[in-house]
Amino acid sequence: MKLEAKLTALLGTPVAEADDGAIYRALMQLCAEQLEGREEKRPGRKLYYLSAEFLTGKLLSNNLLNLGLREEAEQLLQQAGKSLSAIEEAEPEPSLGNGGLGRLAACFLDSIATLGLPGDGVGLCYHCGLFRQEFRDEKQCEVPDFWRQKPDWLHETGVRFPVKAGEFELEAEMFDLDVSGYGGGRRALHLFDLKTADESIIRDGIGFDKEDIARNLTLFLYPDDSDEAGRKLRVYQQYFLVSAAAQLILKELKEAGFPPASLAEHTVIQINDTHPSLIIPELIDRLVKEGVALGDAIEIVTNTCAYTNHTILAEALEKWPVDTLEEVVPHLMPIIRELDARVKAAAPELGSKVAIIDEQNLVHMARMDIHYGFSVNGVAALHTEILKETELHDFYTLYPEKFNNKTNGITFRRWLMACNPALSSWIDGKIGREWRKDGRLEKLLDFVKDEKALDELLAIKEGAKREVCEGFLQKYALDKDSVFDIQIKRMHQYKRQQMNALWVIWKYLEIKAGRLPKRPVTVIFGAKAAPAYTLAKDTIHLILCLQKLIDADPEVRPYLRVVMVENYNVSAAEALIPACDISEQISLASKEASGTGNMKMMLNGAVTLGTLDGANVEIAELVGEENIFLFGRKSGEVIDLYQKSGYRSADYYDGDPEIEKLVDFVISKQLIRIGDPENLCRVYKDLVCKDWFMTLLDLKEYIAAKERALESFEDRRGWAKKMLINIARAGFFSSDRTIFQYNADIWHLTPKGEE
Ligand code: 26Q
Repeated sequence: MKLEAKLTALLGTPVAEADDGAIYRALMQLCAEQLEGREEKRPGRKLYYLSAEFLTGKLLSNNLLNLGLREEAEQLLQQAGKSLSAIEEAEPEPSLGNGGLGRLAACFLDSIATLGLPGDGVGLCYHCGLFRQEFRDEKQCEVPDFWRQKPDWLHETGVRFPVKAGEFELEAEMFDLDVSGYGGGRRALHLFDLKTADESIIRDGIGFDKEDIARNLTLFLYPDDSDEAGRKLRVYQQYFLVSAAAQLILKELKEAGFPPASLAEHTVIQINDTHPSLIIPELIDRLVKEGVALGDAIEIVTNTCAYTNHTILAEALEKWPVDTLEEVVPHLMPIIRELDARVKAAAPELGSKVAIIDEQNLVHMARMDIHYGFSVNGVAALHTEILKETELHDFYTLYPEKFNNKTNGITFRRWLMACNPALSSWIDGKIGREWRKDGRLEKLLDFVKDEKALDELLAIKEGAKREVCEGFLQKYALDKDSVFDIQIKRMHQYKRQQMNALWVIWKYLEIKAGRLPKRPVTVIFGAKAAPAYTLAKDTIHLILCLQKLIDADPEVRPYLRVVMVENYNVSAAEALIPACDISEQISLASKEASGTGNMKMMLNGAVTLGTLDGANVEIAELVGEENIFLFGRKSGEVIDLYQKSGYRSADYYDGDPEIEKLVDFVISKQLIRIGDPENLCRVYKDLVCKDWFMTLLDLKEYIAAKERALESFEDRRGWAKKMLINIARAGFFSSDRTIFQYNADIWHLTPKGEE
């Protein structure tokens, strides 16, 4: 049946007469029915991708695209006087992740389904996920985000598992989200919810009784992006996920007719950072209870589990006090002690440096993963090198064969085809449609000297900027002809949004002094800060104050705008990324494991302004130094500075009047009049007295590099050439490539159709 007939039947009226909400529900049902037809059987060996976060984004558009219905649906809706983007407004965004790590997991599932690999995601079904961000008085407030409104995409499976944690006898209930593959295939994301979770205990924003585990466990995603946490609730959440996952894995193994002792042959578990690491002792415990000898169980689990590291920030490496684990998972502590004893006996010369339980009685989750897993991977070439040479060097000496790199990737379905249809069809016109399947874009390089093609590319970018100005960013009344300079990512000192803010101050003072830019610049930020991360919240305050100051200044406003987008999430990213001219990737070298926003913006024809950090290094290699704006200290120098304690920000502040002037502006009369002196003073003091992430070290070079980028933007055809080369070289960053490599080196699954 044609789409129109089906839709009309589901709606009970012609499409033109239905409202957006009804059309949304009908399209949702249609996708669900089509997906049901794509039954996936379990072959011999299966992957479980375990993650505390899956940041899927909205599902309708993506499912339509992957089912091959999107173009037809759009046409049909248009004829009926409707628009898909308006209909999508009715869909709440599942907010089941903090940032990069969660979004990566979602891209991976898309690629696993598309490549036809037998693998499912396993995570938690948080009621409110990550908080929704609101700005009040130029400050971030956190409010709960009730995203699970009916009808939703979750299927009740009827699968339930008992989970005993501490004194609590809990019940995990499994909900499934369909993951559609592009052009065929379906996999599942299994999300566990606590049967007795109770939203009525939420009060005062995102507050609730932290002790009331039987009611609070799955209410919120821990709103924390790698800074100090150490909360018992987090351990309860992790164990709840892990216990349910272990039961699911062993149940499916049994149903497939395999004995528990054959786990490693038929199963591979990818542990997404250390959040699900308790799966190791939990599986050992369950195998032993099934009659497997302890030594054998340890070996089997070691051959089943693989660990991905996403950070080298010391404060983000999870270490839980033995006392906490004794309380939450008392039955696992004898096993963890045994694992630790075996390590200490096998590597006495390394002593406490590789111990699972350290002298302060902290259990190091990453260390457990490395000793008792068969693979350890970093997420970009530089990151993996730093793990091997510095951060995890002792482990690399012990197990060189376990270490491998898997440079991150992004799904081109969501991050090009769905979010930028104009660019996608332009690419079709130039090199055909095969890229949509194989991700190969290099053939675009044939057009680097084609002036007509370059002009078309510029026109597409202009179109995307116009669209975002008239749509998503409408209330700001932005100049669509200005340069769009975009920094969108979690707010963190190491990502150095504060450095970009200092550039804004520099430009503001330049304009005040009569040195006007050739073309106006619009600086767009999007970022949530962890609620307990004071300096990150202070930086949001600084940026919002600058936004207000400039908006109210008729001398500056025509040349410079600052926009801090409220509640930055996947949907906001989809709106902003196609419109980006300059992609800000300015973390302190060695600190950003990979970054994936850098890849998304490159793929959409933005040029990177960045440090040689994370995957920026690989971007630079691919596009060549003429097609990226690099600045700042290299990772080796930075690591050296840390080792020698060789950086004092005060030296830069005192030694350079221009730096002093910019930093002083943070607590200037103009800004204090708008903002809160307490917050602004903290930013100021941190920059002068601490500046752990060396903002002032790179500031002057950053300002110079940004000027070079803006200057070069004026050579429009030259810029278009840079855009084209960036797009053409982005093929490497397809998550299909990443997943292909995970499978070739770690998982060894047989793709569908090749059994
Ligand atoms: C840890 C302890 C207690 C509570 C929370 C956490 C926690 C939560 C989230 C620690 C880390 C995260 C998230 C980390 C993350 O998103 N890392 C990013 O992963 C991306 C995908 O690999 C990389 O591209 C980014 O460079 C990296 O920062």
